[in-house]
Amino acid sequence: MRIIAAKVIVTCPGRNFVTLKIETDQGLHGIGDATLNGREKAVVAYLEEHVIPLLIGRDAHRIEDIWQYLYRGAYWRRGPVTMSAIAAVDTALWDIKAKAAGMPLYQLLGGASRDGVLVYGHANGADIEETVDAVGRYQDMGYKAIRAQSGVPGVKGAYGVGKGGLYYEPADSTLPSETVWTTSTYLDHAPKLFERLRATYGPEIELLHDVHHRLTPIEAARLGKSLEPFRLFWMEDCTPAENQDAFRLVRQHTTTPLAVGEIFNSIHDCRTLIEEQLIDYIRTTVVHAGGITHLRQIAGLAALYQVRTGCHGATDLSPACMGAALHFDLWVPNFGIQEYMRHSEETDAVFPHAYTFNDGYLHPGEAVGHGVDIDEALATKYPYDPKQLPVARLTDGSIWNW
Ligand code: KDG
Ligand code: MG
Repeated sequence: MRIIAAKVIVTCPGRNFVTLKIETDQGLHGIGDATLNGREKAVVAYLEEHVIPLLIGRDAHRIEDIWQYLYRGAYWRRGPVTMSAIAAVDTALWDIKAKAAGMPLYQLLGGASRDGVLVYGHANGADIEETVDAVGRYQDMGYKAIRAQSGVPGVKGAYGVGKGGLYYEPADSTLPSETVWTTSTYLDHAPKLFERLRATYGPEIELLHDVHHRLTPIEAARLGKSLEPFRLFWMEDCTPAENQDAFRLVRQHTTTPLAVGEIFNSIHDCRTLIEEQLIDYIRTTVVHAGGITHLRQIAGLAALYQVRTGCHGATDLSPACMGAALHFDLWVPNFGIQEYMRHSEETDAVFPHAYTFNDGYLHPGEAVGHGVDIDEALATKYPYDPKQLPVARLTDGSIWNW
């Protein structure tokens, strides 16, 4: 089965998405997400200039060979742009292979290991009261696991306090907007939020929290320790993880489970974290970590060390990523949880999909392939709208981690 055409579709049905569509001489096509929030056009150029010309004429069934060809063949390895582009090709090819086999993708990966995929949504508010109410609303929708973020007194634009309840949209202006960060206020504030949540909702609901890389290792250790009484499902991205060794310090001080990896793009970004059991959940997902092919390797390594998966699933990852991730989640033996922030109605219409939410669980559906397609005619109605992620500064004006 030969690849006869491939094209990149950029659309903005509420937010920007980059999609690769691959067509074959057997009349089958597949799609893959290539969205890199705020850096969309870099991936578009990488695909159009450097990848698509290499795909034409290749056997669409040779997914592994094409992955290796694109990864090793570039000479320049890894990186979010390269790996998102490779991921898009890989996802589209798995979509095609599963369609050719007449199966939903999860069957091809090894079949279902569970009946449904446990997901978490984001509850947030300007202050603790608002966040407590938002958690209640997610519980009413059936969610069994909820990430909670709240505004911090005196902090302009605290992380995770979004616009509206169901979507997560931090890329808000053509040039990055500026937020201000104060660690000391946050460290005092965050445990109060979770104390209130446990007091209000009891022990059963799973609660998660995202620190979004804002703390130093010792500050992260302190936060983890102070959150222990409230039994979090995980504390996410508690400190930047380029230096994987930093997590030793955090780990020595707290039993709060640790999750990291949404910005990783390679197994090498998390090898130490996994092999030394410095984390509990690995957050890499299909689009930014080289597709199903590479994600499977990461999960395989993680399984050896009882690290479980917790795929990134914010609104800025397209339904094509979500669909593929859900097939992976349904199969992967060491599954932990899947993040699920919804897409707008416009996005859902541009990307018709087979996955469904029911009572706190998502299911990828039984459609052949990964079950997500793109309505190209509709996509053209939503032109690209350049937006970048914010930056963060400390109160003295120094640049910090957003
Ligand atoms: O584009 C950046 C987002 O994907 C990121 O801020 C989302 O941290 C995030 C999360 O946990 O969903
Ligand atoms: Mg995160």
